[in-house]
This record gives sequence, structure tokens and C-alpha cells, in this order.
Amino acid sequence: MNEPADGIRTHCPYCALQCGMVLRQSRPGTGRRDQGAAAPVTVDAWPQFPVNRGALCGKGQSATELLNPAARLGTPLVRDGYGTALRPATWDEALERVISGIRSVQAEHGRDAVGVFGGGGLTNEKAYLLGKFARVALGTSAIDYNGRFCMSSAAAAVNRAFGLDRGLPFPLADIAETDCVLLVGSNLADTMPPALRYLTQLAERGGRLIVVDPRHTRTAARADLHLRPLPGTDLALALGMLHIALAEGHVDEDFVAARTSGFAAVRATAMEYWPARVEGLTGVPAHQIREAVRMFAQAPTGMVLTARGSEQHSKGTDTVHGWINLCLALGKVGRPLSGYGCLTGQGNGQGGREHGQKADQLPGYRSLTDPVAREHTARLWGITPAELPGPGTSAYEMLDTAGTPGGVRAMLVFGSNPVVSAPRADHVEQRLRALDLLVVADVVRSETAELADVVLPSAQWAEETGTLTNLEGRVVLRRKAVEPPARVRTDLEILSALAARLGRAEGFPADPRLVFDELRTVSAGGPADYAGISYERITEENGVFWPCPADGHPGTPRLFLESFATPDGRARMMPVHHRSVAETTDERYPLYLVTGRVLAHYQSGAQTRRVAALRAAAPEPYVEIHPSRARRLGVLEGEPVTVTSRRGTAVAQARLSTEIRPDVVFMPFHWSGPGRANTVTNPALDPVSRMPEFKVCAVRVEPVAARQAPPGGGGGAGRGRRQPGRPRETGSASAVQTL
Ligand SMILES: Nc1nc2c(c(=O)[nH]1)N[C@H]1C(S)=C(S)[C@@H](COP(=O)(O)OP(=O)(O)OC[C@H]3O[C@@H](n4cnc5c(=O)[nH]c(N)nc54)[C@H](O)[C@@H]3O)O[C@H]1N2
Ligand SMILES: Nc1nc2c(c(=O)[nH]1)N[C@H]1C(S)=C(S)[C@@H](COP(=O)(O)OP(=O)(O)OC[C@H]3O[C@@H](n4cnc5c(=O)[nH]c(N)nc54)[C@H](O)[C@@H]3O)O[C@H]1N2
Ligand code: SF4
Ligand SMILES: [Mo]
Repeated sequence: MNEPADGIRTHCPYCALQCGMVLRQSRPGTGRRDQGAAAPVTVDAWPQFPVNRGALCGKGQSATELLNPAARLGTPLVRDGYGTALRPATWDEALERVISGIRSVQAEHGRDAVGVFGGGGLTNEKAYLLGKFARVALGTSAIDYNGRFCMSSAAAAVNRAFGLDRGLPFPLADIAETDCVLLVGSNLADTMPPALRYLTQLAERGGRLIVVDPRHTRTAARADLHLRPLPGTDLALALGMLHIALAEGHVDEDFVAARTSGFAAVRATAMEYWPARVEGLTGVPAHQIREAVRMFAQAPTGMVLTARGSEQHSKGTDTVHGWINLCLALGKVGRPLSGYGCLTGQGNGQGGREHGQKADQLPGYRSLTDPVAREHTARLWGITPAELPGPGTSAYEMLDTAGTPGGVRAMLVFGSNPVVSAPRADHVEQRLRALDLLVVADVVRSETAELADVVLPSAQWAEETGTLTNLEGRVVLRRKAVEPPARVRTDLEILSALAARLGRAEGFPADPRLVFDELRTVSAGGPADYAGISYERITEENGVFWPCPADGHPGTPRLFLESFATPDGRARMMPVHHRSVAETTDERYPLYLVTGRVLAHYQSGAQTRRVAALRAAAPEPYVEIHPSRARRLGVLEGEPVTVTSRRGTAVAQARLSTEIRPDVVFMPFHWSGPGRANTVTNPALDPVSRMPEFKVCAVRVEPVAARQAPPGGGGGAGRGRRQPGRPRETGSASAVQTL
């Protein structure tokens, strides 16, 4: 064990880097204290941890403030009836309310009427037990999670192309050693700051960086070449690059023949994307596209890395497949220091998609529709395959139909704040209000918790132990450093207690080590095989890369070097075609809205808006607008503006910036209330991954003063509950219609 004498080695509560940190109990007079916090614990970097090597971003550095009792939930809360306030309750009362609500909903509407909504921040143990709880204790097919909103398009494309989805098929540090990185739709300078050092090292070695982003971000500022496509046109760009690669003879024919299938059809489609046409579709000058192709193709090794900018579209899966096709044609996959990778985002975004909280999936990344996988899992869970429910609907579809005849009537939310983070959030808020029972297990009183009938206070990162799988597929151990507050329970304890009350006292242990041992057994033989990973090995080896099928197995830092995980061992190229964004601009909505992140805040902001230093760094929502556009709109720097789409209106401060295209505006999505970006966003779904089109919709921007009526929409979490009989805005088919 490599524990420092006076501290606990653990990992950050936030993003998928899972930076190593050391937590120490602060001694009076000597301990460092975070700004404004009464935190009893201090955080330092853990220099030996190989991902961040001692670096932490401001969110990690201030994370101990989350432990402050004032920031978090301290007791269960229940609501007594329509329109009444949440009030403190005992655990017994709260759990009983949950159970009686579940029983009455299932008696009246069937088992599938209870839904479970999970999160990619939950540990592997929690994600595993949540999936088992839904299928075994509740017997419902209705379970999905917020990863659907995150990297689901990349996961779908990678599964299709390589037969196995691990975000990065190589350690992050390999980025520093390759010759050219094509970084698409990632602003990692703000979203994964410690990873920047690998780009710095790449540059120092003479490697090249190409960034594709409509905005000139801090990441793009580091690029040798920055391509600025119109949002939602990456697929045309990828096809255009392949066209030029073919025309200029850059294709690695030997690699294509030996390691891939399907190239003929891909070659034929690429012919249709000649440079002038692609320039017209994307707005990227043809000479820049050519330069990018040459830079990437002529580099001996190279990587394409995508993030949400390329993926959160109604054609996200095909777009990622377009990038993979390009990599494969150039022989830049399945070789050392070359490959395609998705920069997964959430703390356990990788592990959270492997162990069964996804609608169509069983632990170990097995498929819920595979009879062999069903038999295997059901046997280990002590039920028959017939008792194991089938696949349910995706996250947005579950929210969209909640409280309607075909949808769920009760929902248990663990580790997500969809009132802020789901698209078309006004509508989602209405659907949640229409539920017979909403249960939210969270660390803080989030906007979604505000709508709940029962709020269960969960323990958080430093208050409990569990594993997470970072963006590289490295399984790490987050270790308990402090006791949770007296009336707070871990999610595992909550699930265990609920299962017992539902008559399943067996099979739902609350001890994370027991759950992990069960997960290892159940995942054995599956694509994401954890059988050989133990808490001890993780501690000794600074994490273990899956697949790791046996105790003595070294783990697998690099995948696909010899063959792909498809039946014939070849990577599948697939013809894909550009299509328009789901909602194009017109006279009423003449601009494209792009949404994303800022450095200081995390996701729905439920955690980071409670940290003083982060609140000070980024106090309020804003809209980034090009000065030339602002002039035409009559908008001044710092003035409030409305951003209106067909779904609703958000209000935020104008921030003028030449770093954005004049035909695009940008809003971060970290705030609730009038500044909630998701009031405006479009829930059009990708047909394969069911990913909503967060990254682009048509809007108009006006100075607040110019609007006749006061801005509506995005009113934040309404107090009180449910207005019975409130008509639905539109049918659940809306998401499908906008495809
Ligand atoms: N500070 C901070 N860090 C985080 C998070 C956070 O909330 N805050 N969240 C974590 C999570 S869960 C995730 S998923 C990651 C996300 O990490 P990123 O994907 O890096 O973050 P985003 O800001 O969502 O989007 C990245 C970029 O996509 C660009 N973009 C928009 N539309 C398009 C397009 O059509 N094409 C291209 N090529 N680019 C486009 C945007 O301009 C933006 O700069 O960050 C993780 N890290
Ligand atoms: N417009 C727009 N919307 C987006 C995106 C975008 O780019 N643009 N990005 C999307 C993406 S990539 C993502 S990942 C989603 C994320 O959106 P959300 O799912 O809302 O993510 P978080 O804000 O991280 O919410 C996690 C919640 O769980 C709580 N929590 C943290 N740890 C635990 C735990 O251990 N147990 C329990 N029970 N609760 C816990 C936190 O306090 C918080 O309230 O947002 C999506 N929404
Ligand atoms: S980069 Fe991510 S994991 Fe690292 S300190 Fe920042 S938020 Fe935490
Ligand atoms: Mo994400």
C-alpha cells in the first residue's frame, strides 16, 4: 500500500480524468482551508498518479467544500401533498413512503410503470446495484441514465466499428507521443485541464494539433490548425477529408485490406463529398480542409479524439463513424500511438456505461437481448431468464413520457439533475411534476430534488469507498476519507434497504467490497471483464485497465493492436451520409445556439454552484455573441438578452467575443432559473444512440428591453408539486417527429 502517513489517496468527485488527490484532516492552525469553506479536510495533488501527475483544476482543488454540511443534504425530506413544502423526515418514514408509492403504482399500472434514472457519476458498485435493483427488486424494464446525454453516440459508433466500446483504447499519456492529434468538438483546456500537459508535450516533440470547433476556444488557441465548421456539419467535414485523402493517394491500402471490412461502399460515398461541396456545407475553406488532411495523413502516427461537440447531435453516431472511417482509411487505428478515442466526460462515464444502468444492457457490457448473456446474468442473480425484463426506453424518452399512459408513473433518480441538464427542460419539468411519485437520491438539494416527493440524502465521494473507471478504461479506487454526516446514507445502503423492504433481503449488500466482488463475478467473460481486478491491485498498481479477466492478468492498457473485437477481427467501415441539423435557421430563428461548458462549473452546477470560489469565478449565465452580430441586434456587452427557440426563452448576460462565428451564439448549461440553456435546446434524438441534439438549435437573440412581453420559460424548479390535470404541451411523439 502506498498511503501517505497523514493522508488518504483518492480521486476527484468530478470528471472522467479522475485525477488522483490526497485528502488530509486539517489540523487547527496548520491545515490549508479552501476559500470561504469550513471544510475539515484539505486536498493536495497526488504527484505519482499517472493521469494528472500532480495537476488539479480549480474544481478539484476546491472539492472539499462539498463536504461542508451547509452545502449538502443532511436528512431525508418528504412532501405531504400537492403544493406543500418538503419537510424533514426519519429514514423509516422516507423509505416507507418510497415503498408504498412503488407498490401502489405497480399494482395499478404494472411493473414497468416504475422507472429508474441513474448517473455516470455513480461508482461501478452503485451503477451495478442500481441495474440489479431495477431488474430484480422492481422487476421493471424502465431504467436508463444520463450517459445517454453524454457519450452515447460515440459508444454506439465504436461498438459498431470495433465491436468493443472503451472510450480511449490507450492511456491518455500516449497523446504526448503520437505525431498528430485531430481533436474534434473538445474544449479540454476548460473541461479536462490537467490533460493539456500532454498536448504541450506533443508540441514540444514537434507533433501537430488540429482542432475542429466552431468556437476559437482556449483549446483551439493551441492548435497548429483550427477548422471552424458550422455546428452540426462535422460529418460532412469528415467525408470531405476522406474524399481528399482518396484523391491525393493517402489511403493505406495494405492496412485497409488486412484489418478492415466495408471500404468499397465507404469509398463510393466519399466520392460525393468534393471539396467545394464540403466548403459549402461546413463553411470551412477547401484549402484548410486540404491542409488538415495532409497534416494528419502524412504524420507517421495519429489520433482522432472526439468529445461532445461532435457527438451531441441527432446524427452523432454516424458522425463518429465518419471520423472512424477516416482513421481506418489512413491506417491510423489499431497500431501503437494511433487510434480513435472518445474523451468520456463524467467521473464514471466509462464504468457507468458498462454495468447495467443503461436500458439495453447487463453488467460486463453484455447485451440485454443476448439470450446467453440473459441466462448467465439471471443465474448469478438467482432468477430465471424469463423473469429478467427486456430493454426499456432511453433517458429522454423516459422523461418525455413520464406521467402519461404509456410512460412511467413513478421515478427514482440517483445521481442526475435532469431539470437542469435534460433538453427541452420546461417540458421535462412538467413531466416530472405529473408523476405519482418522484424520489431523488442526491448529495445536495438539486433542482430535481426540489420537485420530489421524497428526497434521500446520499453520501458522496470522500465519505465512502468505491471504484470508478476513468476515460482510459483504468479502474481506480476512490477511498473514504471522512465519515458522512450522521443522518446521511450511502446509495448502496439506500438500495439495500429498499430491496429488503421489497422482499429482497438477499443479494443487495451495502458493503462496496461485496458488491464489487459480485460485479467481478458477473462481468467475467463479458466484454468489460473485471474478474481480475481487486481493491488491493488497484491500490498497488495505480489502477488497472479492463479487460482484466483473471487474477494474474496484467490488464489491457492498449486495445486492438492485433485485432478488433468483431467476429472476423476486422474493423467495420460503414457508409454514412451528411444530413442537416434537426432544426435549421429561418427568419424567425436566424442563429444557431451551441451549448457547452465553462472551466469553473460542472454539469448542472448542482455541486459547483455551491462552492464559493467557483461561484466567484463564474457567477452567472451568459450568452457569447460576436460583436458584429451584437451590433446588428442592438446588444451591448453585459446587457441582458433573451435567447428564444421553439421550446422557450432563456435570459442571460451578453458577452461579446470575436471567438465565436457571427452566425452562432454559445451558452453554458450550468445554471437553472431564467438562465437555463436547456429551456431552449432541441430534444431531437439520434436514431441509434438516442442522444439529444444538445449542441445545435435555431434561436433568435434580442435585448431584453426590446421584447414586448416579459421573458417566459426557464422559471427554474417550481416549488411545490404537480398541478394535476395540467395539459401536456405535446405528445410524446415530439422527440421522434423532430428526428
Ligand atoms: N469544467 C467542466 N469540465 C467538465 C464538465 C463540466 O461540466 N465542466 N463535464 C464533464 C463531462 S460530463 C463532459 S461530457 C465533458 C465534455 O467536454 P467537452 O466536449 O470538451 O465540452 P463541451 O463544452 O460540451 O463541448 C466542447 C466543444 O464543442 C464545440 N462544438 C459545439 N458544436 C460543435 C460541432 O458541431 N462540431 C464541433 N466540432 N464542435 C462543436 C463547442 O464549441 C465546445 O467548445 O467535460 C467534462 N469535464
Ligand atoms: N445544453 C446542454 N445540456 C447538457 C449537456 C450539454 O453539453 N449541453 N451535456 C450533457 C452531459 S454530457 C451530461 S453528462 C449531463 C449531465 O447532467 P446531470 O446528470 O444533471 O449531471 P450532474 O450535474 O453531474 O448531476 C449529478 C447529480 O448527482 C448528484 N450526485 C453526485 N454524486 C452522487 C452520488 O454519489 N450519489 C447520488 N445519489 N447523487 C450524486 C449531484 O449532486 C448532482 O445533483 O448533462 C447533459 N446536458
Ligand atoms: S480535471 Fe476533472 S478530475 Fe481532474 S481535478 Fe479537474 S474536475 Fe477533477
Ligand atoms: Mo457528459
